[in-house]
Amino acid sequence: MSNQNYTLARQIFADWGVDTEAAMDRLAQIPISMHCWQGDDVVGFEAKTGASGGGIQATGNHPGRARTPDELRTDLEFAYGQIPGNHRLNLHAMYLDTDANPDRDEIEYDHFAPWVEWAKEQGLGLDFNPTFFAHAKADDNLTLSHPDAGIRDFWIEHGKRSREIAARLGAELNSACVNNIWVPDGYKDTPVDRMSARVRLETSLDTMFADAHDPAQMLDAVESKLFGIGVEACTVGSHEFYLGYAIRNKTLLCLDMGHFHPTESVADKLSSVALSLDQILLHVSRPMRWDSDHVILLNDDILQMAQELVFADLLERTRIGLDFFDATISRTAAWVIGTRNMQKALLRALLMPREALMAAEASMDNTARLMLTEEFKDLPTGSVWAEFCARHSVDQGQALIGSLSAYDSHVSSRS
Ligand code: RNT
Ligand code: ZN
Repeated sequence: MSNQNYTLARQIFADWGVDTEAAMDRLAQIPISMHCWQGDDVVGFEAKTGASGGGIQATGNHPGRARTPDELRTDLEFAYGQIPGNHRLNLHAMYLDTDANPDRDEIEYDHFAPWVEWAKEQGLGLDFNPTFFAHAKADDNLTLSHPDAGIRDFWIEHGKRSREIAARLGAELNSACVNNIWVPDGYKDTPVDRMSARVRLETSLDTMFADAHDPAQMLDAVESKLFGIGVEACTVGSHEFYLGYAIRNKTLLCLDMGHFHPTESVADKLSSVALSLDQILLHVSRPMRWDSDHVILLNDDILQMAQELVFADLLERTRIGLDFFDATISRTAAWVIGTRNMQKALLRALLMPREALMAAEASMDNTARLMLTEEFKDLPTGSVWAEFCARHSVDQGQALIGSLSAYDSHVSSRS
């Protein structure tokens, strides 16, 4: 049952040679891996918890933070209910759900089994991350590259166990689980021996990755970074470090949009790294002056990222994950707004007159290219999005705002 706006929009796009039905069908096939850590300000459910550490920081004290796995799952169910399509949940090892109190080098699949039961009920895929921060053995901001072999071994064991857990998550849910490695390792002030630190990181990673796992169950990813709070002078796992590592070892490379110099375009990197890598993982985020992890907007950075994914035919080879955490606003609204913005960006890219644009550029008609991109901005993409939401029985507009506000009030009594 299409509404009138959509019927008109469909015709307008058809006049540009764009099939709105095909665009919506494609969008429905793109899972977004929503990150669990927006729901509780990156705290997790270990018996002993403190500040996140590792150079990352959630700021704000908006009421309603999820304090238990059950609260987090309830919040997630609400959020997924406001997002069209079928998606994934990205878990971190510190979000275990168990009465046991395992240290990081003792975690096992059973500690995460309730998440799997729930994911099966909800029809969600799961992704995973070892947690190399918020722990006494990470207080130096050195883990896999620590000069102390005992500390390195502790974290290597954590990483190995995470890979095993991730493989089991993938097997249980019949969907390959991405296990993404991010370590905070770096130096506040200028080090004199970067090489030894990087050799230690590489050796630790090699040991951690030594056991082969079925790629149908688990995919390794490595995430680079530029700097963090207290790690301003040098990050051991820099972009160049991990780009080389991922190519040599055939892992996924995770590009986090907050992990580059602020004027660099992360969208521009996709086609370059895709020539040397089979698959890519994205952490879609919004840095503001630094790696601030603001909720993603439907802004040019996100639109360009989505356009590259579509135009360079990279959707099949890219896992789209989100990575932001804002504790000053409704946490569930943050999830819903950010995830929907990623989808809206993808829809816009799928609705662009790709052939005409490509042809203009190939014939060096840059004026035609500019006219097309700018005229396209007036096309009724919002009507197609509204139709997509309606077909997936999801609210939009004022009804959505009402639901988000009501849920935020509902959880505000949590202390
Ligand atoms: C930190 C990285 C990393 C984390 C999550 C919680 O700068 O972006 O991905 O945000 O693992
Ligand atoms: Zn990230």
